[in-house]
Amino acid sequence: MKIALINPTPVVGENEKYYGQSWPPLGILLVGTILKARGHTVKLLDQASNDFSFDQVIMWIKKMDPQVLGMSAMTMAFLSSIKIALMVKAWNPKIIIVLGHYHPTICAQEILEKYGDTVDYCVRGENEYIMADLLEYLEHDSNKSLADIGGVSYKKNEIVKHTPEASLSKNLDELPFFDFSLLNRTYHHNLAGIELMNSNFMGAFFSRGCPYSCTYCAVSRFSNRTFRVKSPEKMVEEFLYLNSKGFTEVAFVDDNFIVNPKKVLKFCKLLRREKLDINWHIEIRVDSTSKPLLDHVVAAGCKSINFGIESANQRILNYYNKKITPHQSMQAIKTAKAAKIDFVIGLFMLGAPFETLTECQNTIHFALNSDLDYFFLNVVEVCPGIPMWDDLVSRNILDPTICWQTSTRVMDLTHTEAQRAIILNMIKEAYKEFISFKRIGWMLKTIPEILTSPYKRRIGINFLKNIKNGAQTIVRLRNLQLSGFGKFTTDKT
Ligand code: B12
Ligand code: SF4
Repeated sequence: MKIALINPTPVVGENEKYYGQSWPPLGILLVGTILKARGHTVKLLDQASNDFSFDQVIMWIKKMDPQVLGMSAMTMAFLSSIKIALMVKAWNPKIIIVLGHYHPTICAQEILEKYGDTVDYCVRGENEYIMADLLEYLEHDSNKSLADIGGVSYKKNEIVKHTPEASLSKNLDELPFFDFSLLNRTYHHNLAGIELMNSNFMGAFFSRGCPYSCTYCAVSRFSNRTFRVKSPEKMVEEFLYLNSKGFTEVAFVDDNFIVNPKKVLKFCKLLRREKLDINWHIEIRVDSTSKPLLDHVVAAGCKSINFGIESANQRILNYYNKKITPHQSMQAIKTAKAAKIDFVIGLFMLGAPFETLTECQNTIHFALNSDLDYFFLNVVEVCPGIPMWDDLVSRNILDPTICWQTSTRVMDLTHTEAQRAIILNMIKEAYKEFISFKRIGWMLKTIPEILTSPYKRRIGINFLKNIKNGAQTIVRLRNLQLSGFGKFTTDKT
């Protein structure tokens, strides 16, 4: 069959540009890889990274004229996927439309009730083979029953039906390597807002799932808190494959790279032997750092760590069920610095339910006064399926019948307009202060780090080589655009 796959752009407020980083859409790429291996003709469009307008997307679809259109619908991209689906059905109602990813997994019932005449199937769960099985059913629909394929929802005779849950992919070693010929562009790595020129960037995952259950996170529900990890040998084989395809920067999308330290250690030791020219990047919990392990991680080529620090307030961390303390975060930053990780980046969130302005300020103070090379201050958002959603619904703070189609900024529900303005301003000022003479001590401290780290030197040289772009980056970082999701309508809303 002829299959079009799209990674739609997340929805931001009207006239607001999404300043996210352009990133290879691994999920739909893996789905496409499997479909292509099963003999289908597959084309993939990454609308989110290509900055395509909806009209351009439709032109792309018309040119391909597919039988099936599959789209990745993370919550923030759901309404974009509906907009595309409506435009496609208006052009050719025969095209079968399938949505996959988080939102259809959690909200299949609501989606099919409201959009069941536009969306034909919702695929639930992380299992990448469901779409291939579904297409097999559609091609020879008499032989197989839809009920035999787990994880599919659809509408028949005005009734929404759900086949049983699909099993999670148990053995990650059995998954195919990505078929990069499906991507029609290259990606560059963007570290702390600075795009690394001449880098050929790709994502990878060593593990899936997470044993924790933070209240703002969608991962535990999606993967039933079931953690699985590839064998270190397979992961090294994948790095050899990535190297053979010319990738020079690889970011692990594991939410928590060090859940199984033994496997990480073995991976690092095996990878080091290969002497590949690949820089890699990870995200870890602050309570999983140890200097000996990080020494191996650095020796094997890891250049940056993102730490999920979230807040400097224990009350808020407890609400997030994060099971860490601010002291642990401080220690983790010191350990990573001592291990000579080139970029130690902190991820923070502001605007938890009824978080006070003093608490927000504490977090900003922590970010600015720690030894972090960069930080991200995000505004807390809720979407269906996360524990915080259930909490806010049970306290009658959030109306699920209104909010289910997109993600909602918590502070829009729990803070006054004046408080919200103060929080957003605090964030803006924090970014300005990060690159200002107030932090001259920190800047002077980073000079020897730049001189002694070949990686940081390369980034510095890239930056100077393209000073116009660099200057724009600084202006953008200092005047960070805050994108507010959610103000978006389709013909049907
Ligand atoms: C890497 C990543 C990013 C990257 C790239 C995003 C991208 N376009 O792929 C960046 C840094 C840009 C990013 C940004 C954001 N992200 Co993000 N991100 C992730 C992360 C860590 C890994 C995603 C990944 O590559 N997984 C590996 C692939 C192989 O798996 P997968 O994507 O889940 O795909 C599988 C299934 O979902 C399914 N599938 C996927 N698409 C389709 C399509 C069809 C048709 C079918 C049948 C199946 C299917 O099959 C795939 C194979 O098993 C996840 C957390 C996680 N562990 O999933 C968060 C996550 C997806 N992000 C999240 C969020 C909130 C965001 C932001 C909105 C944050 C923000 N406020 O700015 C932005 C949105 C930007 C954007 N462009 O979409 C949430 C989404 C929650 C939700 N309800 O949708 C997650 C789950 C994090 C979390 N802790 O809750 N993100
Ligand atoms: S935030 Fe990280 S540690 Fe917490 S549940 Fe999500 S993936 Fe796990």
